[in-house]
Amino acid sequence: MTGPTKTLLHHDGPTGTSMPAGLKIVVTGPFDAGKTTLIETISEIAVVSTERAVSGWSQEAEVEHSGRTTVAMDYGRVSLEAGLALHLFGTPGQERFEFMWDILAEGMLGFVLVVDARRPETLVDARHQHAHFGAAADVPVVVAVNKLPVGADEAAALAVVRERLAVAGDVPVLAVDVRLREDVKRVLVALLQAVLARMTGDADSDTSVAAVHR
Ligand SMILES: Nc1nc2c(ncn2[C@@H]2O[C@H](COP(=O)(O)OP(=O)(O)OP(=O)(O)O)[C@@H](O)[C@H]2O)c(=O)[nH]1
Ligand SMILES: [Mg+2]
Repeated sequence: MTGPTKTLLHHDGPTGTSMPAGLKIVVTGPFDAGKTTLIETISEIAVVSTERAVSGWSQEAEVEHSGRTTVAMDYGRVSLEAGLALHLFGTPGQERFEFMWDILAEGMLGFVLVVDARRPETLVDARHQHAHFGAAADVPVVVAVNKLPVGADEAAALAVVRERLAVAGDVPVLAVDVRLREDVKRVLVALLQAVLARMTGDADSDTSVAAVHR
């Protein structure tokens, strides 16, 4: 293996040996969108999370809430082939923990932006996060539109999200239920394809990411 792909997949270990390296992916999005759930759904290890009882959540809010919020980060892992792993880092959604964002963005190869289809007012925060993480590194993004109401017009909902976030035309905007493993896989495969296409200059990276379909 040569060139950028080698750089992506390997780094020199402490003794100069070639070690399989991880791919760091950030999972961000507004408060309560489903970031922690997405990582819990796909991670093969127990997710390291920093959830605390939520404060500042209106009991009168129409939307039910678990009462827990991420205050620093979540961490989960997914193995790919040849010892390669995806390392998933979930951000806090609440603005007061924004100081964590740049720490988590360090070294990321791509990010997932999870949005809550039931709460379009949070797309303002999502747009801010999209801009923030996009400025932190020129890396691919996939938008995961979660919590679509049953019977909703999916195409219309995705079009609204795309327009409100002003994402580039080639950015995948996918309808998902982050509690479903297949949906989360779809998001990660789309992101990984974009990451690998950028690293190799190859628009057709299907074979490279087949291994995520475990
Ligand atoms: N109906 C529905 N509820 C979901 C879905 N995904 C997550 N939830 C619920 O939404 C709530 C918030 O999910 P989390 O994964 O904690 O959201 P988060 O984005 O990590 O939230 P913060 O860390 O507070 O920003 C929990 O009560 C989940 O059970 C979904 O696809 N559909
Ligand atoms: Mg969380």
